[in-house]
Amino acid sequence: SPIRCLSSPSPTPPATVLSQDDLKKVAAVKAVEYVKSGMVLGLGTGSTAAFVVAEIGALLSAGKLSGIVGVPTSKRTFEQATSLGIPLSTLDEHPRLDLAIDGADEVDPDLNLVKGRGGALLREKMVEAASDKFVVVADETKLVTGLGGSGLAMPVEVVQFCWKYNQTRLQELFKEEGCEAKLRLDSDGNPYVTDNSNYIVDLYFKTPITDANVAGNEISDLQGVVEHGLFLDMATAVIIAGKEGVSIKD
Ligand code: ABF
Repeated sequence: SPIRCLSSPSPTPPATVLSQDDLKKVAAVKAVEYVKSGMVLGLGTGSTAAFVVAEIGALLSAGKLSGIVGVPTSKRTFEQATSLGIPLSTLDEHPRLDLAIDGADEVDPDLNLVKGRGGALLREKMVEAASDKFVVVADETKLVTGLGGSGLAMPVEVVQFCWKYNQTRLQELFKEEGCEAKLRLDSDGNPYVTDNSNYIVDLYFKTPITDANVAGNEISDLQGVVEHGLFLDMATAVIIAGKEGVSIKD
């Protein structure tokens, strides 16, 4: 049973402990303040971006936003936005977007990112590169001092045909960082297939990437690499929700 302090002269209500999901939602709701009626919006993927899409859907149904057109970054987001009645379009119809809002896996002090653990990096990068503003939403667990430093995966999307060749080449490329390159598997143990019918090779680093710009170029130079999860110089603002509150870096 709960412990109560009966002798406290002026009992104060216990501070609410925000869960990681609460923090993601706080960041998402803050980011949606950037959305104005009539905008063409890039809609991100992942659990934080899903809160953004939900909030946009809620504001549209409440009549607080209108004339929004969304360009989803994955089939998952397409389905969520469709279920909420958010009008959708494509990059072909809207080659220039006003704003994209999306989550991230890692955020460094210069607003460079690792993205794509959710598997949607290719469409995310295309949509976000086509946006005038790109706002990132994250909870404080995503902050790193150097990209690749979280010990979690940095994804590279590769064509199926030569995935092993690229797995070996990628591991060699980052020998200094103690990189281990692994083919991503789905929950049935089969290769994970992206929305664009490619595979993902996940890179795990023992130490952060020495020079992310060089690394990005070297990865892109490999034949059969479709895209990588380093999003450099792309974010215009990052909204971080932490236990101490929300901070906006831009
Ligand atoms: C997308 O979702 C991805 O780029 C990133 O991999 C992931 C972050 O997921 P979450 O918000 O669930 O932590 O934004």
